[in-house]
Amino acid sequence: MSRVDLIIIGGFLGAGKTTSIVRIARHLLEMEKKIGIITNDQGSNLVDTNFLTSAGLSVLEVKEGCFCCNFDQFLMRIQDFTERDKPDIILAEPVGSCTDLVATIFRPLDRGLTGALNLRPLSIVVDPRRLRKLMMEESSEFHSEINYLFRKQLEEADIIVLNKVDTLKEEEIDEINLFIKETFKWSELINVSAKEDKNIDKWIEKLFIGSPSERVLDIDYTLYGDAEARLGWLNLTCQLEKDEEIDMNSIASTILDMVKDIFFKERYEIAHIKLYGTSEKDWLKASITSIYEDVNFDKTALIPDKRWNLIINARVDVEPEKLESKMQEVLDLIKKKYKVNIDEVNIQCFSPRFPVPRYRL
Ligand SMILES: Nc1nc2c(ncn2[C@@H]2O[C@H](COP(=O)(O)OP(=O)(O)OP(=O)(O)O)[C@@H](O)[C@H]2O)c(=O)[nH]1
Ligand SMILES: [Mg+2]
Repeated sequence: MSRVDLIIIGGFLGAGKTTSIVRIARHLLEMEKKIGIITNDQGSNLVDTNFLTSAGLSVLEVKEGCFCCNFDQFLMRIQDFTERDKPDIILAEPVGSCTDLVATIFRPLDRGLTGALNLRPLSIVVDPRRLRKLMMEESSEFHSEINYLFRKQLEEADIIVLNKVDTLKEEEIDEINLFIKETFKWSELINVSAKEDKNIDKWIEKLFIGSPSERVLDIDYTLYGDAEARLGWLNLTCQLEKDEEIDMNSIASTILDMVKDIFFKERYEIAHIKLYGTSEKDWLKASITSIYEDVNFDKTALIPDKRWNLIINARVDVEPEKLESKMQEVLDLIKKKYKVNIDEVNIQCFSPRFPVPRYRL
């Protein structure tokens, strides 16, 4: 039996991992490869799983904890895929607040499953705006523990994927490239735009040359745990209903703008808030990746409808209680402004637990 390639695409929240996975998957499908995708989150009701499924891809999830803390579930999902769909390649996206993947995922997999899997190099996707802040550490919007986590993620990359280069001028790309090459000397570097499908083919080539370095991080778990605990994590589902058609695009962008304005006033940085809506006929997805950035739609809704299901996944550098109360406030404002009923509200809100990997080798 031929071995399945496992490609892990990590990186900080909002860096563009899921967008990249869609692009990579499309290229691989064109090459007639069979693909499976594994998503991951600290909670349930995941925007990414729904988005990838809407894109026509085959997806399984590891929820309620990261791959390393839920390693057995991760293994089961790999086995589910290999038994059910028999993919050539599995693409896996660990939670964006996770690091130390070599010691807690690559090495345990390598020791236990050498016969079944081909581990491909570890890619860490990075948002240039966040990286520029790391270059000027004192100006970061996040608490210092989160910067520590961000830096550790980059330190263990086999390939650093500088994404969103469509937002940069040539000289900005050069400046960031220089910083990456000087700071993370052992990694390969590639500049891509997942949005515009730039250099994705070259990235795929790199993924199939060589194997993971297995360079284990020197990491302080107390700081890492503190970084995760800093983040307010909210996964919300609800249903919007009205006796006439709802302008869901307007509601989605108003929700994200209102949340952004609230947190901007008190300078609580947003890592990523993503919103996914579905009706019987259509769907939309929108995101915001900083209080300093604008709302971005990956897809707007084109067909109006009277009933929409909504999922919101928010990760903000704020206490979870505050995140939950502000989100409730926003939903109340939306109800009044758009005269819609918002029912079946289900909220999970917490800070990620201290990371306790199943294995660390
Ligand atoms: N301009 C630009 N935007 C991008 C690019 N890639 C992703 N984005 C946008 O960045 C936002 C976050 O992208 P995702 O792919 O959801 O990021 P992620 O890393 O999977 O986020 P988490 O799963 O929350 O950790 C979305 O609004 C994307 O449309 C890119 O190449 N260029
Ligand atoms: Mg994602």
